[in-house]
Amino acid sequence: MHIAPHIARAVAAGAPVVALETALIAHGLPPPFNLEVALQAEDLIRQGGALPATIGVVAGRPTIGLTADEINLFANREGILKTNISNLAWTITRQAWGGTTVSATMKLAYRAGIRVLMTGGIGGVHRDVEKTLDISSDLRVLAETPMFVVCSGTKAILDVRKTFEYLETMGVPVIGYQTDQFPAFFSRTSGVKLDMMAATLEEVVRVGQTHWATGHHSAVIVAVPIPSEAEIPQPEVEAALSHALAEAEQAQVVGKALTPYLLSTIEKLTAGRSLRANVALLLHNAQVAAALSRIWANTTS
Ligand code: PSU
Ligand code: MN
Repeated sequence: MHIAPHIARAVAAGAPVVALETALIAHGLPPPFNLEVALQAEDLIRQGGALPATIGVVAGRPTIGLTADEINLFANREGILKTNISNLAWTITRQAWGGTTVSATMKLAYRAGIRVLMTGGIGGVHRDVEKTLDISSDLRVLAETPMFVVCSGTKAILDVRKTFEYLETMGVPVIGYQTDQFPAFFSRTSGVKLDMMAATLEEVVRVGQTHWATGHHSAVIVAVPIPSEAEIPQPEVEAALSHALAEAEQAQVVGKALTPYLLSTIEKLTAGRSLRANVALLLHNAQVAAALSRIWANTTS
């Protein structure tokens, strides 16, 4: 594993660092938006007083703190694997490039001493789970890795309620940041009520500290709704999604290929609004994660 020297120094000094994933760059967003948002998110984290550490597997080498040139390659190179914890070793052994999902990114980030990660939406339980048993390995890793994960809920294409129930079963606290609903990615509300709502990030940090101090080893999810001006109302998302799901079934798209397929179909059906919403929530989450990591650094130093 290669840790960029400035990241290693920051971690050793207890300075704020925010981890970012690369599956989103390589597989979740189309060019040129993927590169733009990846670099902008890093900038916003720096402006927020923290260091961004984008993480991926570069020609077989897990790398913590990619350079802008490397991020550019993740955004544009052909044949990048989608790397989760089950194929991380494979990606390394084959000296392949791997865009790391939340699961693999968390594992690598935590080993490097980073305790805050941001993304758009975590993986979770798929809607047709009864048929496919498709449950993201993100949930496994969230259950066993003590980090703050800043996100806008789960990917819109998943079953929000089942994902929430799974998280509760695995002992992963889900704290609504200024919301009492588990956000539904493109929409601020999902109908799934949260019983933990924090008005401030200081409060979120205190809950995390207490969670880990009481012997727990799971992540703490900081659920941040998309900014209102970028929101797509839930009925509209649902309509686009049921179309996309039907198309995917017809085209027999399953497994890891499903997310990219559904997202690009929804993008067409919403005339690009879903893409703008995705960018907006990512940039907002970057700001929240930077602020959170600073409070965390102050608390622990
Ligand atoms: N959310 C998105 N787009 C994505 C992802 C999440 O809006 O591409 C990625 C993240 O990297 C997440 C992964 O960790 O999808 C989960 O994939 P899977 O369901 O195959 O585990
Ligand atoms: Mn899956």
